[in-house]
Amino acid sequence: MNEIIEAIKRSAIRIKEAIEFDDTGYSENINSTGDTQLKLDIKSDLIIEEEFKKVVCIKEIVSEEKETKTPLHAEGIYGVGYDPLDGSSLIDVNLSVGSIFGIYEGGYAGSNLKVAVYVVYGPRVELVIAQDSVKLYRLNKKDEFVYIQDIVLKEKGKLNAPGSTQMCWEPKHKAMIDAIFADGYRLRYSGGMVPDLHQILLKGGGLFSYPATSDVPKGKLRMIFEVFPFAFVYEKAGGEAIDGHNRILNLNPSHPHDTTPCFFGSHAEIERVRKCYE
Ligand code: P6P
Repeated sequence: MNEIIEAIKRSAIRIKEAIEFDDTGYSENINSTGDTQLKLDIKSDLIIEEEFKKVVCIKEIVSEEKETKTPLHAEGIYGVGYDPLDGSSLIDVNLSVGSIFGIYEGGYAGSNLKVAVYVVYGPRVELVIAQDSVKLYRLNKKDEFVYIQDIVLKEKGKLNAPGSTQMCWEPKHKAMIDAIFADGYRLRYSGGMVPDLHQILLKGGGLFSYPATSDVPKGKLRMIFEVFPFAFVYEKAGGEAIDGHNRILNLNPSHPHDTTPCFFGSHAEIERVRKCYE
């Protein structure tokens, strides 16, 4: 498992450099989610695949940028699902983006997730590893990830990150979001899942929501590479993650790119979601 974490660290350092200095233009390719791929999406995916190929305990990889799974080592035991550069369209306006990794054993059901890792490429590059606890590391001048602190969510927070297009929300969802703001929560939403969820974790709590909407009835965010890893992080940090009714990590995708509505947050905020969706 540690060799996988080291491969993620090597990838993060290489992707950081690509973000800073490479072409942020669009390629000719469309990915399996229907997004036009940025050259950086493709480059980040290639970097991660190259680094993971050196790790014999990885049996296969499933990338948000590829339609199907890629076998790596027959004798491996882990499957790694990852989004190499989530929110990459934000790079050309110089906002933070991230890489998300789920390390699975025995398939890609939420219950098979063993370790979740994400990287934030912001003013500083930070790495978060969730296993038994959630630990924050920061890249130093010598390209080393140095431990900073454990991340723990409070029972109740102050931030609200409401995703998707408001005109497509169900009325009950809009009423819930408005009520949360009426209680004094502050709007914190950049359109980048990684920095938006990272901020709520570091500020002690709140709610990030990407609901079922009229334009994406099954939600937009992908279970294996985005939703399960952050659900794991939030639970290990003392919070919760649900789809409105069920615990996210009890879900089991039938296709690698399956999506789900998702709500991540402290207990108090998730309780409000349960009441809204019951
Ligand atoms: P919306 C970025 O494209 C992304 O996949 C996530 O990083 C982010 O949380 C979400 O989409 C933003 O979607 O519809 O709110 O712009």
